[in-house]
Amino acid sequence: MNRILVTGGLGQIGSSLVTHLRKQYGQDNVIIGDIREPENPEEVEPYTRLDVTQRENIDKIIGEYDIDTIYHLAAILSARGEQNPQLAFKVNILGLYNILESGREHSLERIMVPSSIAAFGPETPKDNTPNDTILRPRTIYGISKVTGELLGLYYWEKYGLDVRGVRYPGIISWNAPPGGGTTDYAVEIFYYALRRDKYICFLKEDTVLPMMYMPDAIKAITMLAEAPAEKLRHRTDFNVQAMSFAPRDLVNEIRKYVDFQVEYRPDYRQKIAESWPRSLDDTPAREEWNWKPDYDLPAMVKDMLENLGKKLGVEL
Ligand code: NAD
Ligand code: AKB
Repeated sequence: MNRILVTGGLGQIGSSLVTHLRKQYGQDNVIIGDIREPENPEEVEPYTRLDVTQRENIDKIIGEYDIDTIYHLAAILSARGEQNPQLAFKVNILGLYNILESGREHSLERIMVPSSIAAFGPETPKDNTPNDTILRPRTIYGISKVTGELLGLYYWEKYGLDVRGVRYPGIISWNAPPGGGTTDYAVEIFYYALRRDKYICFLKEDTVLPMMYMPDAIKAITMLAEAPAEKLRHRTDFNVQAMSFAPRDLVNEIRKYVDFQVEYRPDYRQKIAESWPRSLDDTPAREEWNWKPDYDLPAMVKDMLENLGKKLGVEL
């Protein structure tokens, strides 16, 4: 039986993942752990307050709920991390260490830990970035992601703890807001477009980044979680490509449905974006666990506008 803890379960990916896992394993078998208090507690039960920087918190929850699997999503993302590197270090590196140590001591079945395109750096080849290549990130977030990939592999090889992860690109979704990343513009812009407000984009119009729509993000992490162990030659560091675009490509696609104004005023996030790949070679994910995305840019934009429009009560 699966009893799953989703750390950071109230976040952008966590909230969609929890909905998916609860459909598959049952509401009571998927526990949300987050440092944030939920806005509507009755809608997210079972929820427990969790600070991953406190090891005893994690041990208590694993015991209390009889957890065998953790999706560890609690993190401080790239832009927020640059504003508070000390917090990012504590949550992303010490928090992950606590999760791995609790997982080892409680002999958990599996721990899923997402990495990110932020694991790459300025020296990494930018186009069709190979899976196994130079990892020299310059953000504290990226450094924490490389640390996570290597620690996960270490715990697998040394202790047999089954840690797995994909390197997510920027994730786009309509049901929960993003949490302070460099790719957040690609979500925020939809709110402005639907309200016919002017959007001030914090990246230059031609900055291409890899992106993915939430249904594919959930598909990727759950497919990898369920992949037969003997098929995996990689574990914690799978590139997953879905689409790549620049802000102006996204604007042009949205303008097929709604007219709105955009101004480009790049800030400190531009430098972060320029240190990341433009597209990824995801051959290992395709070969080892049959990864294939469902959404390209036009399909994502159509679905985002329909669903976010409904949520905001705005006509297209
Ligand atoms: P998010 O910021 O939306 O959510 C993170 C959650 O973690 C928040 O709900 C926050 O309250 C919680 N949290 C923060 N500190 C905590 C602590 N000390 N203890 C417990 N909970 C804490 O992030 P997300 O976008 O959902 O990202 C989830 C994972 O996916 C992260 O590991 C992130 O690096 C990775 N990822 C996300 C993206 C993306 O575009 N969203 C891209 C690549 C990788
Ligand atoms: C961020 O921009 O920090 C995240 C990521 C790509 O990891 N969306």
